[in-house]
Amino acid sequence: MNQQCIFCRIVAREVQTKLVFEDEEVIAFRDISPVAPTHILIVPRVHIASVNDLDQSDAGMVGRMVLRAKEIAKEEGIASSGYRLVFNNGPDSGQVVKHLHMHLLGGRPLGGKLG
Ligand code: DGP
Repeated sequence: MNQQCIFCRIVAREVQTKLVFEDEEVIAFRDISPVAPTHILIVPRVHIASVNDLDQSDAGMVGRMVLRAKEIAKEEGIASSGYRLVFNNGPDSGQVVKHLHMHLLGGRPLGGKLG
């Protein structure tokens, strides 16, 4: 755990969130500043700063993050209307929190432009 990291503090339950899911590997909670009706962050418990810091041994965990997003999208009722999964990585992406996370966005048409 990194005491300076807000997501580590959320994982440790030192900071409250609207929790959506948790298991021994990941937690999912609602974004504090949602940009869509459904805006959920899927976050590994372990502190990994970004996609750049992933290695081969993380492949299963990243796959399970995506599959978890699929399940949450179903629960949120947006599986068929559609949703977007986003990993921001580094300054040009606008990544603010340096703890790996995947945004699950949906509940309205999200527009066609990504950049
Ligand atoms: P990114 O730009 O990809 O690093 O997005 C980080 C997201 O994390 C941003 O949409 C806001 C969210 N966030 C930051 N701090 C908190 C917090 O304390 N609680 C919750 N629920 N979300 C947070």
